[in-house]
Amino acid sequence: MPAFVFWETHFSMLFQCGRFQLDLSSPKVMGIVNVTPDSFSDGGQYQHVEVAVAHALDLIAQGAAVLDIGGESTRPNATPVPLDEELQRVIPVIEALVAREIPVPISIDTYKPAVMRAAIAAGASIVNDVRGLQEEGALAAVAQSTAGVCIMHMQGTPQTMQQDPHYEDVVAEVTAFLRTQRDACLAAGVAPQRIMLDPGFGFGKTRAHNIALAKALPTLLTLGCPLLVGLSRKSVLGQMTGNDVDARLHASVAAAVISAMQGAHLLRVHDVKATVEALKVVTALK
Ligand code: 9MG
Repeated sequence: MPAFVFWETHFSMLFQCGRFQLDLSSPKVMGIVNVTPDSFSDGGQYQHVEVAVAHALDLIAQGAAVLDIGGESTRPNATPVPLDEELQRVIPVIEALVAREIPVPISIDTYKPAVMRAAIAAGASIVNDVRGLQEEGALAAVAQSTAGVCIMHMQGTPQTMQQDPHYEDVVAEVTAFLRTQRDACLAAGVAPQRIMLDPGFGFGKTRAHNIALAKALPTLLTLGCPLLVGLSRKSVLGQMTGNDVDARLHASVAAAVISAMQGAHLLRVHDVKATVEALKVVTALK
């Protein structure tokens, strides 16, 4: 594989999700809408429905092609949220955005099958599962819908994942996990056009593991699915720059650009406008 594979991987790539077809022939941005009081980078100021909706509409105006709505923080050591509370956080936000007929698909960031089903019923078009559909009932929840799915790799849980991440060969193991979960989706009847994969940067990975995976995006592309990359404001960028979480804009944009040039199709980011503009340059120079 050549070092930069953007040109080879982005032709006529359509991602099917609910009533949407996401054109990934050029890299796109997924804007993050955290509806969590303990969100690590926005301090949870978007916890109220009206504020979350306003933030979501702003991200669309900034160029987000997808909104990722989450009600349980996945940062290291985050406290799990009870099902009822997660539902109360995210479902009203999804309903309010659907009522406004927003032009972009809504992704639900959850590993809980009951939240997946409720979110899809409320109008979400993508399931973004950081546990890669490993919870009992998660695969069925996706398969019994028309939603797209993002299968992410994580070693451990948010409570344990950064204690001592260990792999014999991180690229081989992450690739094998994603292949297994993709095949389970296909066997359950999920069309290949509905499946997206994600190596899960920062989820049970050291700095060296994250770097190895970032360099291995062309290898992950051989699985034949679009790739989602989430490096925005993550601690690995803090390790590289020495900057706190609120000063990682430039590092995050650089990571998004490099990832897109290595073949990533969808970039999950906090800073939508800056990333969209940077990706326009990537696309124009292809
Ligand atoms: C919810 N969430 C936080 N980080 C993420 C990442 O890197 N990828 C995906 N798919 N979801 C994430």
